[in-house]
Amino acid sequence: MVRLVLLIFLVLCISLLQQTSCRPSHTRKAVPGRQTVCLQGIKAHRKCYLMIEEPRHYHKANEDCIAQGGTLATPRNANENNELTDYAKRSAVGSRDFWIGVADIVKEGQYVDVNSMPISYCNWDRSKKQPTGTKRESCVVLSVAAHGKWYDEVCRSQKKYICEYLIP
Ligand SMILES: [Ca+2]
Repeated sequence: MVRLVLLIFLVLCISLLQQTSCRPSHTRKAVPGRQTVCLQGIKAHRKCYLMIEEPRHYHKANEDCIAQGGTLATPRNANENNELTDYAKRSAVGSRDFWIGVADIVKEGQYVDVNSMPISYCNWDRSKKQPTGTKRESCVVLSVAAHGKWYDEVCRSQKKYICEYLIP
C-alpha cells in the first residue's frame, strides 16, 4: 500500500516537472509585445527601455512591468545609468525622478534587484546623504534632476517608472 502511494506521488511529481519544463513556451507568448515596447522606447545593448508616464506606487509599477514581460529597469553600470537618465530626460520632459528596480524592503540597508539579488552597482547622491536609509524609505528612484543620482523614497509615493525588457 505504502509503495503504491509512493508510486502515485512519484508520477505526480514527474508530471508536475514536465509541466514546469514547458513554461518557456508559455512565457514566449509575451514576446510579441516586446517588439512594440522596443519600438516605442529605446534599445540599448541587450535591453529595451520604456518610460511609463502614468505615476504608480513602486509595487504597482513593478507588477505592471512584469505583466508586460519585463521588470523595472535596473541599471547595472554607469553606462546603463547614463542611458536611462538621457532617455528619461528626452521622453518625460520636466519629470524629476522615476522608479528603478532596486529596493531594501526585506532587510533594511540591503539593496537588491527585482529578483532579490544583491546589486553590485549603485549611484547614491552622497551629497544629499542618500540613501537616508530609514524604514520609511525602501524603494529607489533615479533622479533626473540630480543627473542620474539615486534616492531612496517612500514606496507608496506615486512616480513614473521605466520598464526594461531583455533582448534574447
Ligand atoms: Ca531618501
